[in-house]
Amino acid sequence: MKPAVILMAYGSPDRLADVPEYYADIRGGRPIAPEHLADLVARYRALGVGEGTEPSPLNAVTEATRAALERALGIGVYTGMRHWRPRIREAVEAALADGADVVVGLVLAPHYSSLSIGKYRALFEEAVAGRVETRFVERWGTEPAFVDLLARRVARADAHVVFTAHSLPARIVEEGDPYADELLETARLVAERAGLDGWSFSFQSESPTGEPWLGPDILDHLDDLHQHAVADVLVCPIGFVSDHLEIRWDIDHEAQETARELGLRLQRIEMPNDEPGFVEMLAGIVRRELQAVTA
Ligand code: FEC
Repeated sequence: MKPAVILMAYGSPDRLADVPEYYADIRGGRPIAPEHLADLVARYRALGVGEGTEPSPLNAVTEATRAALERALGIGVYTGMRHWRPRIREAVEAALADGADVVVGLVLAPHYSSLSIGKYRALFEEAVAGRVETRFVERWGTEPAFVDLLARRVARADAHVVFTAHSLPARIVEEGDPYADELLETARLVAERAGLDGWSFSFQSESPTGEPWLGPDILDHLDDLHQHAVADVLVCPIGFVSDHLEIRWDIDHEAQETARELGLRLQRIEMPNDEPGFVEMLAGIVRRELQAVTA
């Protein structure tokens, strides 16, 4: 057996000039209001994504994670981005060209939704097209090592912990999507493990698509916490694993600004990024999948 891993992530534009193409990919052909594009360009500029001299944080962290996972496993690990290059299909082609006969699909997002992991899965399977054996990891948000890693970061007695994740259109609830339940389960396990007294959950990063999204949004939630006499907040994004726009802008800038206006102290945990304990957890998941192939 010659296994390989397709490590999938959202992807991020390398340069400001890439933002229109990147946004068009996210929108999947649906129209983009010029003011939304201008706003997105401004956010990437604020993030430091410029003329291509500095990689976008998400792309840089994903490459560091890929390289570390490859070292940990001793097999080929190929990055496939959902919305940028290298594409998931390019990663699969590279793995197959290198002789892989079993490919494990692993997404750098812990919780399943048909609009998230389901989309990565479709791209992965379409790319492999039955040519080799596959395993696909649909969720890993309750992995004990992930829960432990987050619990260590929030185990502070003096702050109210707000767990967050990317919002999605609210229609997924009627469709029976497990996303919200899976997020709450991770939050509950981390809170229990860390022995937290006060914690809550809110969504973040809602997109202007004209339909209702899952709430509460973190900005409203901070207002609510303030009204309930909370003065010190620690944000723990459980639906993301790396530094990127939704962390550096939506939390570090937007939420921070709202907190300042309200007189709240807001801090956030360090993201797992490519830290060894996190990479070892990913390696453990892949080893389990490969054992299932040989069993
Ligand atoms: O740093 C970066 O360059 C990329 C940061 C980034 C991550 C991310 C993760 C998730 N998204 C999810 C769902 C949606 C849905 C829409 C949507 C739109 C955007 C836009 C940008 C963006 N997302 Fe994202 N997402 C990131 C970035 N996302 C930019 C477009 C402009 C904007 O809204 O700000 C709405 C699509 C539509 O228009 O119909 C839905 C989910 C995740 C977490 C799972 C994952 O990482 O794959 C779910 C990181």
